[in-house]
Amino acid sequence: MPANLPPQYIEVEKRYREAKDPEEKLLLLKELLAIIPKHKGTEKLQADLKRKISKLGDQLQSRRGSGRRMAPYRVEPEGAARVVLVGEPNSGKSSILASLTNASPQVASYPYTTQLPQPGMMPYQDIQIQLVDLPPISPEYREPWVFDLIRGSDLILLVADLGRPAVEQVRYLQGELEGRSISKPLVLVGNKVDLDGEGEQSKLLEGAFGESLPTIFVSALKGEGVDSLPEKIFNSLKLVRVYSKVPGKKPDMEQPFVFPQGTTVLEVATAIHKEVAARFKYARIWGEGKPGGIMVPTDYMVKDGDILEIHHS
Ligand SMILES: Nc1nc2c(ncn2[C@@H]2O[C@H](COP(=O)(O)OP(=O)(O)OP(=O)(O)O)[C@@H](O)[C@H]2O)c(=O)[nH]1
Ligand SMILES: [Mg+2]
Repeated sequence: MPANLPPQYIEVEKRYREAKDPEEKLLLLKELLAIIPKHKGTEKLQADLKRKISKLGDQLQSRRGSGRRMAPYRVEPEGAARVVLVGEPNSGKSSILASLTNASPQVASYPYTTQLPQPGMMPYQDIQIQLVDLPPISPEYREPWVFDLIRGSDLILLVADLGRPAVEQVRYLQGELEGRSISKPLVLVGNKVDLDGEGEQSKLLEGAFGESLPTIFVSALKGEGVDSLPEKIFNSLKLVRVYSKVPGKKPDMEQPFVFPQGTTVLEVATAIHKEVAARFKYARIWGEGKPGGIMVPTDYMVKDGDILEIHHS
């Protein structure tokens, strides 16, 4: 073993050798990978750790089977929608979560910092959207259950690190998603724009994906560009906010109901109150570009910001 390993590493390695439980062994291996100094002299050791992690991870996964899931990997849904942060190690996923929500995830300069899903709530105007930070996905190692959480989301924030070749990262991540038949709305985030001196990586990313994906360049570290992320996310989620109004009263502008675009008045009525829907007579709508309180048919598709007054028998 090279002599220049820090005492912390030696100590964790001892625990790893003594551990019996494979789950614990896996966690300790990941910890070793996280704390090992990253330089030429340890490259072989790093590769060795990654191999062990990958092998043990696969063994555990096949033993667990597909039905059993461990509780920490579940995240309670909250807010109007769920957005997951997906990216290679160190791309800045946790930093983005920290800059958009009140969550305080661990952020560190070494890879594989995040090991469990970490939710936070992102405010956008009058609604809240749930962001879930995930462990990284890389050719060396990825947690199999990460893909279950991605599958359960409404949108993926694909985070690429502009400090290194970014197009390759996105293609790799897209391949991992496609290989599992995961198809979700995507927003592409080029992070660490502060490291992209001449803007070379940004240009390459824009050139490769700018036409097909909503793309945004930010620096989570400097706070640059992050302010426009919530709106980009909201627009890509394709949601509408509907405010309900009781006849003769002022509308409730505090708490909108949130639906996917394309939802009809009747579906809104059903969601708000099943019984109301059964006795539905007609609805009046107030909204942008509409004369105040026009009557709409039951199959009218509500628009973002509509105020809806349901009349029933
Ligand atoms: N220069 C620069 N560094 C950044 C930026 N965003 C994050 N970092 C740094 O990059 C490193 C990794 O950041 P994290 O937020 O932990 O990255 P991550 O994608 O969550 O990493 P894993 O959890 O290991 O997958 C940290 O040292 C951050 O301070 C940025 O916009 N610019
Ligand atoms: Mg992280």
